[in-house]
Amino acid sequence: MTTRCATVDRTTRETAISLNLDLNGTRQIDVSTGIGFLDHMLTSLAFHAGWNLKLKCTGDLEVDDHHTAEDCALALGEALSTALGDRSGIARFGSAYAPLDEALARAVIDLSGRPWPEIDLGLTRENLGEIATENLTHVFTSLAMAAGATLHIDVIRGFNDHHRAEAAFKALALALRQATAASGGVIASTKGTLT
Ligand SMILES: [Mn+2]
Repeated sequence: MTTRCATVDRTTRETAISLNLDLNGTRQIDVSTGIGFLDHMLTSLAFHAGWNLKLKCTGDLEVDDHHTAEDCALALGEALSTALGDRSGIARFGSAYAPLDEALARAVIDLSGRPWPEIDLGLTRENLGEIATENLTHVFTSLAMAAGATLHIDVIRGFNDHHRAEAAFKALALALRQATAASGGVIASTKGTLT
């Protein structure tokens, strides 16, 4: 398969992000967002997707975690879309379940070019580490919007919110592995376009 890499440098008044993504990676991962729990989740996503990911974000954490979480997800979604080019030769659809002890998550993705997130993590805590749990949902929605993906994530069970969130990121990683895998060399659309 051809090179599937992307670099994103994104600077606003709220965040400065530098990101390198290789979809055909060897799990070389270095994520530093300033939010420990977000680092943990994005590292898990990249690892189980089989990527190389270098992500450095300097954000306005003195305000709160929102801009950093959102902008890292937007940059990652943009990188994913860029790395896939015209999306020819990929499977397009992917679905996966991931358990983490008592928690079970399901992710279903279509790299359709049409952004549509439906995310239900069912988290009951206000925060996990230094991130508000509502911003973990926002990470998935922002990622789907920027990547041009229809993405459904449901956490089906689990009483530990750390487990529920981490299972969701792992399920997405496995679904993305399927959806971005080589398949047939053509654009997998009867319409003839996925962008
Ligand atoms: Mn964990």
